[in-house]
Amino acid sequence: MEGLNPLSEEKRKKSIRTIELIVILILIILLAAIAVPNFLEAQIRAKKSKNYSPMRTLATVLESYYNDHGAYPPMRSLKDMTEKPDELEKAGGASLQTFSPVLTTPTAYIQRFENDPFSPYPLPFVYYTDGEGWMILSRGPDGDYDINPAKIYNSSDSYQSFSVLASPATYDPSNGTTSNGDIWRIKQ
Ligand SMILES: [Ca+2]
Repeated sequence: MEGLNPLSEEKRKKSIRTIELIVILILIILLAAIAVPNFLEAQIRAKKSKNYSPMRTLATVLESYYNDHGAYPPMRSLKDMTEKPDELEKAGGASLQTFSPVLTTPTAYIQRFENDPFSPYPLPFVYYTDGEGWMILSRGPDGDYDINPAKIYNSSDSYQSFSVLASPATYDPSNGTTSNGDIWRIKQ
């Protein structure tokens, strides 16, 4: 019986190794395709839950201030709070407002303002008051502002929360990582 040609044996081994490598690569790609979106969604869920607690705290703080002063605290421009006004402008936040320092001094209704976890650079939540009510707003996972409270918020319209909720400007968790829209809380 003729022995195996060492060259063709070498070739056979090489092609088996190549096939093994391709199979491993395909497995890695498949695993990444499953793991990466799950990881991104988990990140968004974590950031979103980070919104709830500070927004709840701020709601309580606003009502405490109202009880003491008979008015909600004044606003200040979000632009005053950032060294990146160009990026704020690009994100659609140039005309938005946030909390004024009257909430920290002279009476400390709150020690410090939590930053919006969806802002790529440190910036507090948006705050808007029309005098009778208020809205607190986070950019949401897309990192820009889709809601301008000064344009849509009206505390005397009790149905507005439903119309805002139904609009694409509100973050929809069922859309996961691709969801546009903002996360907000209004005076109940
Ligand atoms: Ca948004």
